[in-house]
Amino acid sequence: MSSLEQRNPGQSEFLQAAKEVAEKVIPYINDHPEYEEARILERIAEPDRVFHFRVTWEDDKGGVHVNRGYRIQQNNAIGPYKGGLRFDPSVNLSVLKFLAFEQVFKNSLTTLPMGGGKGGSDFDPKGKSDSEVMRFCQSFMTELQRHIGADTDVPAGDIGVGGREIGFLFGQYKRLRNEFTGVLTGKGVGWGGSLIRPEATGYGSVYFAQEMLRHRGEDLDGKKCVVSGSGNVSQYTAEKLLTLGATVLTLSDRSGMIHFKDGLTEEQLAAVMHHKNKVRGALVDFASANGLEFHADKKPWSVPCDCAFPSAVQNELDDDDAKTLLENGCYVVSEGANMPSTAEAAHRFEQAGILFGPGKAANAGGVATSGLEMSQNSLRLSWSREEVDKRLQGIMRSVHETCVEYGTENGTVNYITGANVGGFVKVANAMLAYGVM
Ligand code: NDP
Ligand code: 2IT
Repeated sequence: MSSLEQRNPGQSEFLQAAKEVAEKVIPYINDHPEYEEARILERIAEPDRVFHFRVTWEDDKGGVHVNRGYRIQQNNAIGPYKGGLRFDPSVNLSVLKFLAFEQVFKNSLTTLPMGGGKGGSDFDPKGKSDSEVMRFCQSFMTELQRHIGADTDVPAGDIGVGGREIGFLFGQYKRLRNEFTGVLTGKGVGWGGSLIRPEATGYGSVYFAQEMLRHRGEDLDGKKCVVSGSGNVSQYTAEKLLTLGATVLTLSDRSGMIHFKDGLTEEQLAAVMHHKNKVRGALVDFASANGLEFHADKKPWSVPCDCAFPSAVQNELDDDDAKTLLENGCYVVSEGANMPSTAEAAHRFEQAGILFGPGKAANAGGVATSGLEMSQNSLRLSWSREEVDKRLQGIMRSVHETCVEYGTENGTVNYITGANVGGFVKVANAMLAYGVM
């Protein structure tokens, strides 16, 4: 870790993610010296390459703006680089490197042939018109297109990048390269997208919670759940929880948290989806228009629950929050977001022995279904909703089985160990096969 800290000064998110992996993988490597001799972990921690570029675009009044664009190609040992694009003012090299690094292990866990990458920009889509977002996306893709390709690197969505942005990005790629290929995932179903991809991360996170509970002979029916965020992942987490008979007590965003005292209803969820996806508004306004209990600048973690689904952003759940959740009886945490728990919070959950599904396992359903979109693009066929959902459920079961295989300690499953070691082994073995490079 100390050499990693020296080489990556100030990259706190990247170092946090790397430390979690190192804590779990190094004991395993100590029993398997071939990985240590070939310095596999050090190699995985150093991106294959990092692109960093200027994105210039014009607003609706003709004003010129300059943003930074990035793509990190972390590791392609088991398949083309694969991972989302994030557009948010908080984006920097450290955030994208943590995400690209996590993606390598996550993608390995999916069982599909995908390497790891991530990219994005410090562009803020909030408050921008559709035309401004389009011009930004076109400018961003004009540079990115030289680095990606259906067999090279396949980006997708993440925070601030949804169906609208993928449309603008794919359109520009197609125009510049004169190719209609599966170079991006999260496309619309009429132009190469997969059914269930929008739902997949949220559904997958709930399927993962279900698997953890099943392993103990329980299910989600009747469970009280808190969900953070109200974007893509949170919306479909809530939807699937309702289908499975659970009660959803909260949703949140940057403005604060709504407490649905009697449980979120399907009608309320549809209205939230309209407000977030079409109006692109804040929950504070939704709550006041609908007479709902709203807590400004608060997160859901003080609401007593059985299960928590942190599904917004990294480090949104700290040690005090973990303590509060445990004191209130929470015993299942399924991370829909990437690294939403701080290192201290994750350690506290681990020590408490609760069912804690780390993001690289619990939210792998999104990228897994991106992998299924790539398969369909290669076949030039589209599978039905039922077919894709069945495959997604099968993949989440496999991710869980891998965690059980590598994470069982004294009869109980440590999902942090299982996900990190299970994700590492496949990538490491491929790298050993390729020799020193
Ligand atoms: P969206 O942009 O659709 O939604 C993000 C949600 O998180 C919004 O409700 C947003 O609030 C909230 N949020 C973002 N930043 C903050 C912050 N600093 N403080 C409080 N709330 C915040 O993104 P997604 O739903 O796609 O992504 C959510 C998480 O899931 C991310 O961590 C992402 O990396 C992860 N993920 C996403 C996958 C996918 O397929 N999309 C796959 C796997 C993981 P507001 O509405 O106010 O902006
Ligand atoms: O963090 C993630 O796994 C994603 N944002 C989805 C990536 C993808 O390629 O679908």
